[in-house]
Amino acid sequence: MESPPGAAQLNSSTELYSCASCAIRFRSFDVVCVRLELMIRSLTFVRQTSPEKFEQLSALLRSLGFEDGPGWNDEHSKGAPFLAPMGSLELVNGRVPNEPDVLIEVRDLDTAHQLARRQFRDDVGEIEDTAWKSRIFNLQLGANSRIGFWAFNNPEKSAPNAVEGELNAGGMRFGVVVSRWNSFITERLLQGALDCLRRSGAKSSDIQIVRVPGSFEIPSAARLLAQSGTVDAVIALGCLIRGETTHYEHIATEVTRGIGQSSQETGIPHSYGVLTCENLEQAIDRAGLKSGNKGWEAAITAVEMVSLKGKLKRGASDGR
Ligand code: RBF
Repeated sequence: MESPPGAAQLNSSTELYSCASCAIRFRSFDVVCVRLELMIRSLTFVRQTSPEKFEQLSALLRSLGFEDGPGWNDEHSKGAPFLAPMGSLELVNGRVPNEPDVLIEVRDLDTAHQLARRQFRDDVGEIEDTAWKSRIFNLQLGANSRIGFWAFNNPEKSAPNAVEGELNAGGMRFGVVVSRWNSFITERLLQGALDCLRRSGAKSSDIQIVRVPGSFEIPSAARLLAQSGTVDAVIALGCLIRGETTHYEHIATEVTRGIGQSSQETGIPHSYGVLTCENLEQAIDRAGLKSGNKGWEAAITAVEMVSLKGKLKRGASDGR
């Protein structure tokens, strides 16, 4: 029998068990390393400010496009989380550049610098070149704390010779229809789709999630959502497993046809994230393991198609 993903294997020369998926080595087989693809949910940096800077910096971050997260205000402190479309934790091996430990990448550094100067005056440094082909300015928050705003130096890009959708979901509204049948799989597809939308810049408040009993019900819910005028795209997520039944073929055909038809008749882009699998193993692979996460892929397709639709519409009205 094949070992499941992540199963530990004994290495006879070292007498250590190696995890198949992350290469961590254990002394005992009792330690089971399960690589849960969707374990990490977010990354947070906490910075203390004076009351005055708290308000000023909040205003600056909002004006630069950060989304407000759920904050708090009690007798001890108040907190204001600001959500970025993307975040990363960067490890450095070797010389650490003298950069602040919070780095905010912006699209237009000069405008960000002007805004920051207007609010913070002398606490904002000059824009400087970095050693990594970008420019940066620093905002001093307190004696030991500063935030760096930076942007890559603009590479000269040749104009694209095809109309393509962008992958920036800022300002777009999405409906996600997800079936509860095989929820062990479909919830992973949903997490993948939400992760993609958030990373692409969609606001959580612009995402509607609709749950339906099974994949057969997806097309009718998708059509209702598309007709509601509250979404720019519909993302359909479900999981059909062939098993022993001929129902599979009928449902799969009907779901695929129904989603396509709803897309064409409403003019709202629909993306197809319904897995049609031979068995559970194949479904697990497509919901986050070997073959990526098809929910994530359906979501990025929806973002691209909304953008493409906008471009084609503008192109048509421009006479281009
Ligand atoms: N729904 C799914 O989303 N995935 C399935 O694999 C699935 N298999 C089904 C197998 C049978 C025999 C039946 C009767 C239904 C199945 N459904 C499945 C549920 C279907 O999509 C729908 O929710 C129900 O038939 C109620 O209309």
